Order: sequence, then C-alpha cells, then structure tokens
Amino acid sequence: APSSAPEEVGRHRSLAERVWVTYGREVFDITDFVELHPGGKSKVLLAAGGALEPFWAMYAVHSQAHVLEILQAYKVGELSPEEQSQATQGDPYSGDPPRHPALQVNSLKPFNAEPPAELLTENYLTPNQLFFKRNHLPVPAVDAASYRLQVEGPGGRVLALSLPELKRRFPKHEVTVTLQCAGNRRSEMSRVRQVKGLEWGVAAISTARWGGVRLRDVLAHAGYREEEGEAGEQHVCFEGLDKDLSGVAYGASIPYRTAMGRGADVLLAYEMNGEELPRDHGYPLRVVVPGVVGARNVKWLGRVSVSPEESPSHWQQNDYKGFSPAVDWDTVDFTTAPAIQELPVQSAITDPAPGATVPPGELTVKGYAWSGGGRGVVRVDVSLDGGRTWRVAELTGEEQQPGRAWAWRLWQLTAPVPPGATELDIVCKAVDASYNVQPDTVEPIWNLRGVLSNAWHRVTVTLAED
Ligand SMILES: Nc1nc2c(c(=O)[nH]1)N[C@H]1C(S)=C(S)[C@@H](COP(=O)(O)O)O[C@H]1N2
Ligand SMILES: [Mo]
Repeated sequence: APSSAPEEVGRHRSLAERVWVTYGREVFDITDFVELHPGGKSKVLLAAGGALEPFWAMYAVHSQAHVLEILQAYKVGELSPEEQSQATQGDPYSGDPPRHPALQVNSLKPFNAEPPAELLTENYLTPNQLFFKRNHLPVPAVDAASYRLQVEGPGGRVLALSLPELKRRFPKHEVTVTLQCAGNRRSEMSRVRQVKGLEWGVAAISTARWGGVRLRDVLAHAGYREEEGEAGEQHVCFEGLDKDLSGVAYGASIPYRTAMGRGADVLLAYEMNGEELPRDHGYPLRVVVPGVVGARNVKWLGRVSVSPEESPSHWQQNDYKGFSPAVDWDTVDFTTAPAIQELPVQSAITDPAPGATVPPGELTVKGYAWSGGGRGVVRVDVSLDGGRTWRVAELTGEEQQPGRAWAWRLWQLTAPVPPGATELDIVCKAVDASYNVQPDTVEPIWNLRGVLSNAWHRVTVTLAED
C-alpha cells in the first residue's frame, strides 16, 4: 500500500480536496461514504484529515465488526513512519507531536488549541486527542528511561525518582478532574474591550480520568508532614522540563495545604483516560491539581520543592492574576493581586452553535458547568428569551462527593420554542455548592489579561421557517 505522511492526510479535509481519515496506521479515502454516514455528514467531516479513534471513543456505535468492514473498502494506503523533514530543522517546535486536525488552533507555535465546542459535551470524559492543549513553549522530548523526578526534601536533600520507582513505591490513585485554562472564554472579553492573550472560545476546558501517585505521598516520603503547613504560609513549587531559549523553565506553585491536606487529591499523573500521558499533556509526568486553574497543573514535571515563597516563575508572579476593569497596562502592578488558584463557577452552551439555524417546535440546548475548589454544581438555569424567563436544565454526568467535586457536570434542556419567535437569545448560568453564581455581563469583570471570564453565556440562533 502507498504510504502517506500525516501532513498529507491532513490536507484532505473537504469533499473538494477529498476526505481522508486514519485508523491505526491505515489511511482511508471516505469521500464517497460521507453522504452515506448514518450519523450525518457534518459529524463524519469533523474527523476529516485525522484519526478516527477519538470520535469512535465518543460514539460507541462504531465498535462493531461491520463498521471496520465498511471502512476497509475505502483503504488507500498506510501512514509512513514519522520522520523529521529537513525544512523544519532549527525550528524549536519541529519536535512537537502530531495533533488532530479537528482541533481549532489558536496558536501553532507554541501549540494552543481547543476542540469544537459541540464535541465537548458528547462525552463526559474528553478523548485525549481532542482535550484542549495549552503550551507556552515547545514540547520537550523526554526520555522516559533516564527520566528522574527531583524532589527537594526538608534541609535541601534532593531525591531523584525514576518512573518505575514512583509507580512501585506509591499507591496508584485515580481521579476524574476537569482542567480549565484561566483564559477560557477570553474572546468574549475582547468583544467588550481588547485584552492581551490567546482568543479562546468556550472550549479551553476538558475532563479526563487521571491516574498517578498522590503528591502528598511523595512529599511525605521526602520527609514533609501535614502539620508543617501550619507554621506559616508554605508553597509547593513545580518546574517543567520545557524551557525558553534562555533556559528558563515553565513553573508554578500551589499552597502547601492544597497539596498536603488530608484527602488532598493532587496527583503526579502518568496516565490520562487509561492511556499513557500524551506528549502534549506532559509526558511522562504532570501535576494535576483538582479544582485549581490550569496554569498550576505543571506538565513535563522536572522538580518539586517546598518554599516559604511562591514560585518565582513569570507565570506565577506576573501573569494569571485578576484585576479591576479600571486597571490597564500602564497602571498594572502584578504584586498587588494574588495568583489565581481556585476558579470561580463557570458554565457555557456548547450546542447549538452561535448563529445556527434551528427547527421550530422543540429545542435541545447542551452545555457544561463546573466550579473550582471542589464545589459541585447544584443547578444550571437556561433561558431562551435573553434571561427574562428561566428553566432548570437536567444535569448529567457523575455526581461527586461534597467538597471534592473536581469534574464538570454536563447539562441539557429540551423546551418548546416560544411561538412566533424568529430568533432566540439562549442564556445559561450555573450555581455552585456555595451558591456562588455567574455575573450576568462581562463589563464589570473585564480585566486587561482576559482571565476569569465567567459571565452568563449567550448564544443567538435563528429559527428556520415552518
Ligand atoms: N510545563 C508546563 N506546564 C503547563 C503549561 C506549560 O506551558 N508548560 N501550561 C499550563 C496551562 S496555562 C494550562 S491551561 C494547562 C493546560 O493543560 P493541557 O494542555 O493538558 O490541557 O497546562 C499548564 N501546565
Ligand atoms: Mo492556561
């Protein structure tokens, strides 16, 4: 069979350019199947140019022998073994891993991308290939065999732990956790007044089942005790193995009590949804801090230490902080605001898409809702008339322990469309276990960096004529 590079497959993303997909190492030209797809043409086109696996993980109907048989009829070749092209030498990003073309790319170098919003709520757990990706630097190439996690104990003694040692020495712990970037929904802030940062839509948030060891167990092994946090503010600092050209690594820290409190679920994760941690998500080891902003979930973890000071990293000190709408780039003083840790309550509509045309009669609205700090979501209200009248959405997904609700709830509402309407202004808002609510508009929470964007989410759709 002829062999194709992933980039070549990626160029076949439309009926005009023909539609190619891969499954395992095999390449298929499914152009002629697109109209025949039982789930509809738009759904199958989402996979165009890339792997079928994450979609088949979402839509379980595909795990039947006859589906593979149908696919075989369209085989046109096989994926060529990965090789570095000459043209990319000298580019610090040339070693980045391949990514699924269904992702909406906000920045290529460094790689930042979110899945199409309507896919987010198709599955409680986000398939790894579609999980949002937020990198500040090139993805480091880490050799798992020689990898050692450095853990600085009390008095400065440094332990070097290999992966097999970590897995052998500490019990495996699994937690379902939603990660959200501080910049999720930033583009809505920019519509009020331009902010500085990547223009994320509503999908810089995803959920996975993470497997690894408890940070608490590793710190205890290094000689730390829970009570040590009580003597004064302490912080657990993390350093990534991704470095900028001057050799400065990505870094962040969390309060000591977040890491060491009884029942703390902070993980050093080596597994994501039952698979080895993918390179984009921190292979071979990353921090997962449930309930805390994405930025502290340090990937490609190289070093852990405990300090009376927060991480000196740029991203801890001079970024990922919230400010008043009154503060601009001339007046901002980053020392005056605390680093974001737990995030506020959040929800968004993922389906229908903004500007969609929907049939009259009945409408189903879908979305996600989540809050930081383990505060569960207790309710989601949805309005079809811009917030004048409300209905309570049905929550789906795992119910979680109070105070340890680390993962989102998905929600949906099916309601009659108001008769005579030509347009619907759909709005959603969530309430968390502390009865925190989302602000109704963006203006009062606008901030120069466009973080913490959690106003009521609004989507306007047009009604198709009868
Ligand atoms: N080492 C390292 N860790 C990192 C980052 C990074 O650039 N380097 N980005 C952070 C940010 S801002 C976010 S939102 C999350 C994103 O995690 P994900 O790419 O697995 O979704 O990783 C965090 N951890
Ligand atoms: Mo982030």
